[in-house]
Amino acid sequence: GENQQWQIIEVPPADTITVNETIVISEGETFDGEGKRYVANPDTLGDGSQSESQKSVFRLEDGATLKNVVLGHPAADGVHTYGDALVENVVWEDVGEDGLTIKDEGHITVRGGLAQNGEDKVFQVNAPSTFEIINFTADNAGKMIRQNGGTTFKTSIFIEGSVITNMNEAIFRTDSSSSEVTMTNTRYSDVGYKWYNVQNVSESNNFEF
Ligand code: ADA
Ligand code: CA
Ligand code: CA
Ligand code: CA
Repeated sequence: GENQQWQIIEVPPADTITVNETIVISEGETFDGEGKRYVANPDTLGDGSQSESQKSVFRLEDGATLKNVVLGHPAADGVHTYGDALVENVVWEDVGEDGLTIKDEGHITVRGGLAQNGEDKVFQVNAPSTFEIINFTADNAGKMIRQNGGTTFKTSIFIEGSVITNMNEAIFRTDSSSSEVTMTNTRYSDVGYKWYNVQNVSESNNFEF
């Protein structure tokens, strides 16, 4: 987007791995991508369009860690989490159907990394959760975070030390009156409504530019 102030360090094409079948990170295990680019096989996982039938590139079981991964195009349905998860230094070069989905209850932390170019959502929240987003950059999407439409469970969102630019609709949209967001030390620009139907918002030390 026009407010982009960073540059992606290119991953050499030789370090691109095509994923034919969802990579499952077992309970408590860590997957370290060592900075390589992972792309979905469009025939088996999905083409990264808005089709809802796509599979994830990575599936994180309870307590799993995913780190140092570049998700290239196509990214299919990105990352799915089932329970607690740590997603560290993961770059979505071109968000697919969505970037990461919380599929089951847990405490999910996304630390470092960036996501860009999502037609709709970067983060999709489909289960009760605590969701921390720390030192993250998000640019050019419909919304950064969406709690699944029509659901009334509670998700607690914490955004800290991040940069958020060019969201068509919002940073966070929910239909749940119990869900909440806390945002601190974050810079943002051109984020639509910012909060869309969020009843509980706490903000400090943020800067709109
Ligand atoms: C849409 C769809 C949901 C779910 C969600 C997702 O919101 O209506 O049923 O599929 O996307 O997880 O991508
Ligand atoms: Ca979807
Ligand atoms: Ca999805
Ligand atoms: Ca995209």
